[in-house]
Amino acid sequence: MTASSEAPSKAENDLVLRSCPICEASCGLRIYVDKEAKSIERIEGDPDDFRSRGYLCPKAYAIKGVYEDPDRLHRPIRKLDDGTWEELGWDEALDLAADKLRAIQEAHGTHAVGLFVGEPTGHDVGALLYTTHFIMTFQTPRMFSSATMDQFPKQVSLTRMIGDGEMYVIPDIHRTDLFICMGGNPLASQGSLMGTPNAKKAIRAVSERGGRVVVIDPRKSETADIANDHYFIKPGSDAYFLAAMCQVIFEEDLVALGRFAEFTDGVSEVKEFVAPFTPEVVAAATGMDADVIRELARAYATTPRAALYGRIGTCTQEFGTLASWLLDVVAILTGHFDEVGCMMFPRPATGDTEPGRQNPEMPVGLWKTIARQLPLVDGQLPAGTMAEEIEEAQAGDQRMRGLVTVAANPVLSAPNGNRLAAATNELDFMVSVDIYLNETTSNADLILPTRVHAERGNYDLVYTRTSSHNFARYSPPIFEPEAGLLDHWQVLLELAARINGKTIEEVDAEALDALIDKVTAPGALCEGVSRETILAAIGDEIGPFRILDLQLRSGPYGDHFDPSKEGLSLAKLMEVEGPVDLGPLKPRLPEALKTTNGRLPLAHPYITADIPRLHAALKERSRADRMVLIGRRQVRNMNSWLHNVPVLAKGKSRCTLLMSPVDALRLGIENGGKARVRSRSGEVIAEAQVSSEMMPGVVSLPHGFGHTRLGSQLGVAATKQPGVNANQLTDEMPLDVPSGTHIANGIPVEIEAA
Ligand SMILES: Nc1nc2c(c(=O)[nH]1)N[C@H]1C(S)=C(S)[C@@H](COP(=O)(O)OP(=O)(O)OC[C@H]3O[C@@H](n4cnc5c(=O)[nH]c(N)nc54)[C@H](O)[C@@H]3O)O[C@H]1N2
Ligand SMILES: Nc1nc2c(c(=O)[nH]1)N[C@H]1C(S)=C(S)[C@@H](COP(=O)(O)OP(=O)(O)OC[C@H]3O[C@@H](n4cnc5c(=O)[nH]c(N)nc54)[C@H](O)[C@@H]3O)O[C@H]1N2
Ligand code: SF4
Ligand SMILES: [Mo]
Repeated sequence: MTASSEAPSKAENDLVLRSCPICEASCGLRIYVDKEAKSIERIEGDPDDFRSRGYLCPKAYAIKGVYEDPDRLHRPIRKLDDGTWEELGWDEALDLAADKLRAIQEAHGTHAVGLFVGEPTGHDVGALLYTTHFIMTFQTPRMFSSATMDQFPKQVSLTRMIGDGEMYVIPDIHRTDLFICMGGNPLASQGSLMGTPNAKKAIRAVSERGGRVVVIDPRKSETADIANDHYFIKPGSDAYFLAAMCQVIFEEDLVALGRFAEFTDGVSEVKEFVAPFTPEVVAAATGMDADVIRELARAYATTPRAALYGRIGTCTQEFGTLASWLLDVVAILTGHFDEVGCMMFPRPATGDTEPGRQNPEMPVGLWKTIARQLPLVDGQLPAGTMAEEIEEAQAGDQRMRGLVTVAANPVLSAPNGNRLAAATNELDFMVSVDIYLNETTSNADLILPTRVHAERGNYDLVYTRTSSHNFARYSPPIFEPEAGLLDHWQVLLELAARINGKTIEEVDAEALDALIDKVTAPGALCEGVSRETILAAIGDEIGPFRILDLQLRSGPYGDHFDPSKEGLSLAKLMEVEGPVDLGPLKPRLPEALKTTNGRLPLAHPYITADIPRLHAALKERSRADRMVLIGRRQVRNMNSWLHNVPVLAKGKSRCTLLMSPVDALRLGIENGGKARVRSRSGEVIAEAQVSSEMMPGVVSLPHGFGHTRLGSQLGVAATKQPGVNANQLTDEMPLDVPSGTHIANGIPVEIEAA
């Protein structure tokens, strides 16, 4: 039996209003459809959406492109001995996966199965709400995800400082007078951890109202092009720059803790830590003039509404945790944290960030990888250690023998993809929950496809947590789902049930009970409400939408199951066409702090223990002749998975190696010529694009390309935008130590003409 509950639908005519599920911005779309032909006729930005006001980018067309893609999988397929694939029924496929994984765990321990959860799960409420429970089914410490290629350093830092790693702090871009952007390029990414449709307009507006925009980036990015000032910084040196900013702030008496003085500890320790990092000391390591660092520190400290923001470039680098932490330290020291126009906390309607919803603190190192003895940090292992954990030569008897990937393409997205692809041959069994036969899933024994966005209802669960303005929105499915295709959550729930030897109803009830316990816990907003009352209100149809209803009703804007209250519920959200405006961001601390003692430790020992590494690297970092690689994003890519959509793949090859004219001349490489790029972990040959937008000594290559592996079924990607795999150059060995995050920015490389 399979779960059959469908997403509620409110789309009856030929126009469907919904948010775009491709990136964090969650723009409002108007989708014109022919329901009978089940085709999407036109996609437009919705002018009535108060967040995006008609804006959309080309990736919105992926909703149609992926839905119609002839290469997309519609049935489970298994690999035969000769390497070809055959379709099989859902029951057989789910039983096969569950039997194989359970057998591996019974014979070799729970850690013999590993899971890798990828980015697109963040854009599907069903996948999100069932992934946690799915993960718990396996009770395996071998838990990997895109987080350790992404925001994990920020999470590790926030967990220690405020007690919740997923309560992200976001630039209040609409009200700031000084926006300093480090290691993010919102004009390409549309703003990550600053969900803002039409980021360009929002950033331009800062200067237009008399404010200032400063971009600090080794590349003069598209965002830098519209900024008032751009400064080059050597990749991976942000922690030095930020420490020097703090040093100036202490030295010049610019510390202004304000209301934070009452609940913040560790200021004097921070002062001591940063004292050696004067602007002069860090100038060579950062490539920034001491005078510029001083000016920026003063401007920031003395502008009341100033937001200092960092993203991928400050996370996936050698000192990702220290840089992520120092961004918040500078803000707290100068009164720019949790204040209007500064860095602020959204308040999502689902209540995820409400006090009383503490997750038990997880000590670091409850488990260690076998090959390198790297600790499990806050539930994650470094993504690039999957290969070595599978290899018998590295992990012996304790190796990983089973692997589950869920909406992930680590052969292209994680370090040293070739090593991972080769290692999968040593697995006893691999199953991928995915819509394509691609570079990663082609290594699996079984692929379980899911529905795609056009066929599922959605709620922007994660992105209401990262939005620069509070909102809530239900998005209906565009079409009735295709018969015989399960959704993400159904696949995960079915697998969990079969592995546990339970019914899906039993597993679902466990997930629900855990949430009911949380929302009714002492201090939570529904403290004291009975389980019976809640179940009677949310109904008995299993699936993500009653869980969502529970979250909305128990959240800060909810009715708290009190019939006399006018609060939010899923039913109310479904009556509204478009997003519900829940107001601008408001200060939330200290009430929202989730640390055990209710205080904010500015100098948490887990983080400051990494400072000696910063000292130790200063000399090497100050060398003038280092050549390093960084990444970049482009408007028509979404990591690795949209290159098979014809309208997004057309045009010239986009996977070019950007380099400065100074380096091109020295290396004898011409614009349009071929460059061989080599790192410890691999080599690629890419087309050079010579441009003064690059800092000398730094080259940039986008990730998510390399669609040339045999075995994939991505006709458009392989012919129109094959590119090369930047992550063949990303070395799986060095890490940002406290978070176990990989270094995708600042990889030492050698380059020559090819
Ligand atoms: N060098 C370098 N590497 C990077 C980065 C970088 O900046 N530089 N960025 C990193 C970051 S931030 C991230 S988030 C990761 C992303 O890396 P991953 O999490 O691996 O994500 P993708 O590469 O986008 O692969 C997504 C997979 O999901 C599948 N998919 C898409 N939609 C659905 C769906 O609806 N259902 C199912 N079941 N499957 C679906 C696609 O077919 C594809 O296989 O990459 C990281 N890698
Ligand atoms: N179009 C598009 N949008 C996307 C994605 C996509 O693939 N395509 N991916 C989505 C995902 S998963 C994520 S996580 C977000 C990421 O969102 P962003 O963080 O905005 O991503 P990028 O555009 O890669 O911007 C990173 C910037 O950091 C700079 N940089 C590199 N190294 C350093 C360094 O050491 N220090 C500093 N200061 N800067 C550095 C790079 O030059 C680049 O300009 O984007 C999301 N949005
Ligand atoms: S910016 Fe993001 S959310 Fe908006 S249309 Fe483009 S992909 Fe969709
Ligand atoms: Mo990401």
